[in-house]
Amino acid sequence: MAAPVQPQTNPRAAWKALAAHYKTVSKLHLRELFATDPGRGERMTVEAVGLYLDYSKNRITDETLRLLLQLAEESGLKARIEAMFSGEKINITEKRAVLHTALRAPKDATILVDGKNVVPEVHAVLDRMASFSERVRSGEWKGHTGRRIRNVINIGIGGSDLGPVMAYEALRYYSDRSLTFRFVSNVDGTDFAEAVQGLDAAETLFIVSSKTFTTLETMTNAQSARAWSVAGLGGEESSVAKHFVAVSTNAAEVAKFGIDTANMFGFWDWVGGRYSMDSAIGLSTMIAVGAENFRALLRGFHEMDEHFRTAPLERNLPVLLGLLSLWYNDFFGAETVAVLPYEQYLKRFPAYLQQLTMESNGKHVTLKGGKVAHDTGPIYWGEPGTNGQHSFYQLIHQGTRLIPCDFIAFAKTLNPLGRHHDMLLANVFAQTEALAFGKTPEQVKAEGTPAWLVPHRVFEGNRPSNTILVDRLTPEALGKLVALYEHMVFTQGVIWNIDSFDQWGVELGKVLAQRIIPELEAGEEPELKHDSSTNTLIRRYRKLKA
Ligand code: G6Q
Repeated sequence: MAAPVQPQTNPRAAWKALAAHYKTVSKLHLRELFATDPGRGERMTVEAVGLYLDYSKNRITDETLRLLLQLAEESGLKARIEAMFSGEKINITEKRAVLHTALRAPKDATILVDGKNVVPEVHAVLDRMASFSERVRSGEWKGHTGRRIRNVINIGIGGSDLGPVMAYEALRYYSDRSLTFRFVSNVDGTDFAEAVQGLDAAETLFIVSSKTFTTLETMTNAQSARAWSVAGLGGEESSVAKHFVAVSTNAAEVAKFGIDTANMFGFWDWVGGRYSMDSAIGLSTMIAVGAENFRALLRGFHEMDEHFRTAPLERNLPVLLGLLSLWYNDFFGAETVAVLPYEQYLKRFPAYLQQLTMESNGKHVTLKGGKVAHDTGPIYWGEPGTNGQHSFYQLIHQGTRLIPCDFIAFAKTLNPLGRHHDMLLANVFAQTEALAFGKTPEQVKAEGTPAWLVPHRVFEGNRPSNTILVDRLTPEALGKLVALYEHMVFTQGVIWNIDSFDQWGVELGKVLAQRIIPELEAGEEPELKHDSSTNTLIRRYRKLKA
């Protein structure tokens, strides 16, 4: 057996200083912090690339910030940022460069991977995507029977699904409403069955999105899609050419599936799945909103990239966001972060962020193979406001756990409707105010509340939050928001000294499932060699399904 990983001691001076500093700050209430420093609501803000971040309602002082920034410096953040942007192989366990930033680099940029400039290839794929999208949107691309495409179904999972789903929902306002978009990810047959419900195969295009083109769920769904499509088109196999395109890095497997590689859109091994929504994996997004809007999305990403790369750490949005949530995660012992978009179109944004943050920083081993000395990636979760207010906010306001929150809001709505937007935004501001300042027993008593009820109605406050305020949900704004969180994750990964770009933790279950599938399907009772729980579950399932 390999030797157990050893905890690494943390030599950084700033970490020690923060641990000592925490003892003072943790006793301070946000009421006091605002009372003694009334200007903090104006000062503890940063506006950059069209995003306004108010971080004043955090349990920090100027000294906290100074020490957190020192921690970033001592962790070599600036050098690590440069290493990522310049294509160094910073994903060390997979020996890969990490260059999602190249996907949105302008045409004249030069980014070398193994001595080769990758930017021209990126733009060549974008151009091919644009021309294909245009043909589908205009009706020039015809299905097998000569009818135009009305339905687009993306088949993919994980990074090949969550980005496209989130972006489609987020940018629905900009989408072509004469086209229907659906997304299939789960190997649960219900996902596929519902996705094709009511659709005509003659008008349906499938985009099989899979970096490896070997993923069990995606390939199973793709086979079912092909059977459904061919059956709906008179059993003619040649129809596949008009109804299936692929997004992949694996041309051999794409060809084996029967998709003409002329209809394949490529990307590269230096794009991680959860960082791929702006690669060809975004083909469904581009068909939905058009090439111009997709390019605007990329510009938004790029603007945030440049900000992250060049802004001083103290005015750097992803760095600040990363440091603040690390402060609660590692010093206050907070286990989660709630992301609360007050924008209906961002309803899948928290789900998207879950993969981005938790698959990236859910690691317990350092780059050198030792055990991390501190907690890493917090649990990200959330729902759009105001819905959450009528369910889980109770726990955030009055529960026993500290849950830092990111509120995301837009000054202008895309759907002006009477007083709705003022009401929506009033709720954002009210929630951050209530969380921070709460309501004291004296205030509750003064309202005439009977003594026995007072404790139930007290709000302790001192619940921290960030507020991110943006002008309007545009494709650019979405690109900026996603890149903000991508680089926040990177910042934290650097400080925790982990590889944010691998995901070995998803492997074991996949391997075991491959072993169990034949045991479930065998005609004869198989000889089972699992533990007694797994054996019994398998036997019970076999009996029930018979
Ligand atoms: C993301 C992960 C993972 C991946 C899926 C789909 O960073 O690598 O979520 O995106 O497993 O993989 P394929 O695109 O290869 O099908």
